[in-house]
Formats: sequence, structure tokens, C-alpha cells
Amino acid sequence: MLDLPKLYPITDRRLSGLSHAEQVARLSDGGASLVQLREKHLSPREFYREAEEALRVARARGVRLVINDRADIALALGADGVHLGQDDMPPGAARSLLGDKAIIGFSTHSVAQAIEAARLLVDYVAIGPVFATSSKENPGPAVGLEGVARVREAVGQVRLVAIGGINEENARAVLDAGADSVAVISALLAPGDPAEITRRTRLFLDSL
Ligand code: TZP
Ligand code: MG
Repeated sequence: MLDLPKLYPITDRRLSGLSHAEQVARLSDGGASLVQLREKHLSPREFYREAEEALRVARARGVRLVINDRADIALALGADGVHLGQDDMPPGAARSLLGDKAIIGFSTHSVAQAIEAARLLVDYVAIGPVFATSSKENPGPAVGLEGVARVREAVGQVRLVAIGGINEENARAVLDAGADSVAVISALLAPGDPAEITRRTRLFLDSL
């Protein structure tokens, strides 16, 4: 069973104004031990270079790194895993590429999708958005705490990550509703002072 920390930060270059490597460093300074690199704007070549640098930083700090969308980049770099959406490569195909030890996460947006996902060879199922979010284009309707509880009930023991609009005010309630971990972008990645990311991460962890 995947050892999943309660806080799972996700990088965003536009929001933070920082490279993925710099975000990993600041999040790790605040206590994060698992980080997902999410990049929707760079070319694959540019993202590969950024992810390579971020992985160097992560390795030096003992942080595990998961790549959003791109199993090929995760494979080429030897990252810890990949996070797939409903329109990405199927999780089973990513498992064939990356092997048994890789972390494979899969995004879902409804109870039905989560039940389907739990049958696959994934290490965690993500459900979201839990609350309203501005960090994703076309996020779909929020499932709320009730949605998290319904998914937990439906998927049994599968590791469950909740995402979307989660902050230090509501995170505890999301975990209490049945999530094992909360994935967070904007509540951690303040633009401006990089030290603020570290401070927010520390405070967030303290709130859990
Ligand atoms: N998937 C569902 S909601 C979301 C993603 C990538 C964005 C989460 O960002 P934030 O800023 O923590 O709401
Ligand atoms: Mg995706």
C-alpha cells in the first residue's frame, strides 16, 4: 500500500512565478515529502528539462516526485510516478511502462468514475474538484465533502486523494470525510516571496 502523506502539493509555474525545481525546494523546506509537477503550458522538451532539474532537487531532499500527464517523461527521467487524468494514457498502459514500483495516480470526477478507477492497478484515486477552484480549466462541478464521503464509501480501502479548493481552513474536514490526502495548489503557491510558500506549507501541515 502506498505511503501517502496527508499533504500532496502540486506545482504551478504561472501561479508561483517559479521554476518547478524552485517550487519543489520551497515546498520541501516547509515539510512536503511528495510533490506532483503539473505543467500545462511548456513544450514537452521544456517540461522535460524543468522536470529533470526538479527531480535533482527532489532526490537531494528525499522528496518523491510524480509527473502529471506524461508517463513518457516520468519513464525517461526515472521519476517516482505519474498522475493521469481521464484523457491521458490508460493507467494499465502506464503501469506496463513504469513497472510495479511506480506510483500511479488517476483523477476522477464522480462516484462512478472513482469506482471504475479503484478496479485498476492504481496506487491512489483522486476525486475532485471538492470545492470551487481557479487552478484548473473546466474543472466540472464540485463534489463537496459529501462527494468525498460517498467515494470513500464506494471504493473501500483504496488510497484516496481529494483535490480542488482545499486550504488550511477546510483540509481537516476533507480528511475527516474520508480522504487520505489533500492535493493543493493555490493555498500553498503564493506569488511573490518564495519564502511564503515554505511558510504556508508549514502552516498547512500544522492544520492537519
Ligand atoms: N484537478 C481538480 S481541481 C484541480 C485539479 C488539478 C486544481 C486544484 O487547485 P487548487 O488551487 O488547490 O484548487
Ligand atoms: Mg492529465
